[in-house]
Amino acid sequence: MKKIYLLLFTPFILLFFACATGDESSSVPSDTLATVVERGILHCGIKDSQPGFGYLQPDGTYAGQDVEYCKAVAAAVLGDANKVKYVPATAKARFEMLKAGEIDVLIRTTTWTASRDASLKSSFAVTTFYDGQGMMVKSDSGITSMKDLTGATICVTTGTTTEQNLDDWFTERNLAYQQLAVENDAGSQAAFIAGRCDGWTGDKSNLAGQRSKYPSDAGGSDALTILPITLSKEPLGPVTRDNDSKWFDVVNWIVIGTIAAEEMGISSQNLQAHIANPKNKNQARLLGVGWDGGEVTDLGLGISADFMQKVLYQVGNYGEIYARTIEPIGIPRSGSLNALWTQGGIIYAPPMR
Ligand SMILES: N[C@@H](CCC(=O)N[C@@H](CS)C(=O)NCC(=O)O)C(=O)O
Repeated sequence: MKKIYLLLFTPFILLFFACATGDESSSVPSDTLATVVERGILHCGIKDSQPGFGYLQPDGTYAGQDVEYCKAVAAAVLGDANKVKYVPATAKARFEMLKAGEIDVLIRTTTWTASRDASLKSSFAVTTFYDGQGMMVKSDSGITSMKDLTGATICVTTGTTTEQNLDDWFTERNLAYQQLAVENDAGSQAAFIAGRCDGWTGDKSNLAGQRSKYPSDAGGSDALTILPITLSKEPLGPVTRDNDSKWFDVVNWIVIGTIAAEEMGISSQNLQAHIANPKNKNQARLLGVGWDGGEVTDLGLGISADFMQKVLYQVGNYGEIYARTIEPIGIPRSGSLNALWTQGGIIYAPPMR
């Protein structure tokens, strides 16, 4: 009798499991590198409202350091920095979008934390910008320190490390405050202009960007002051899905390659001379050319050995990217954590060999 039941129901049981797992496996690539190469276009999750990092410009194009790293990945993997579909991702939805396969990589001012790394099916590549959380107030508010915000209302975006750090700061000190949760930067700006919050908190890079485009009829950037305090560590960088180490390695070493190039003094401007005549073996390995008539080193990433030539030619090295995107919003690199380690910062490339 038991045998008959088993025979009768086995096809249904198999069908059930096939359907239950089929959905996920069909839309979420397990080999993102192969998927991107086959598709011929990179789906890059970005932010669209933050000057300097991910910003939709009036002409309809995207700009910023995160956007440049999307381009660098497309240049390295597809040979063309323009082969990117930019997918705006909100703070709240970004990890779900990555998990669901709607994007191949998330490059959106995203802070590397232990719980995100472990619980959100994500893997964090090397940091592209060392940030910290700040607090912005109206210049004429008389507020000069965090303590002055006791009992105040503070605008904060949901789904961020920002809201957790803010809460830590006040609760650790037993000070009262109120959060006004907003969905995005436009929401923060509107609430701030309407006087619904006394403080506006976020990554310092974001506050600088928002300040730089504060509407002139609300007083322009001079109407806002960023307090000197830094509330947290916010290492920002690209994120890929867990269990796809081939793709993770590709993304990671592209970023590292831009740093290594700057360390070696190779930029988009002098690239051709270095390709023709690398100064040493390290340069030859980075650029995927032979040294002294010898073989080209393949680093084993599964993309062409000269991928950094494409990145440097079409996008540039870390310093060039920084100068083009972040300097203009008023965050100088010199003397900051984002300077090269040889110049007092912590931007450092492990060996590309
Ligand atoms: N780096 C932080 C904050 C990044 C972030 O999402 N910031 C907020 C503002 S501080 C934001 O982008 N809001 C706008 C939006 O989600 O569109 C994180 O990874 O959680």
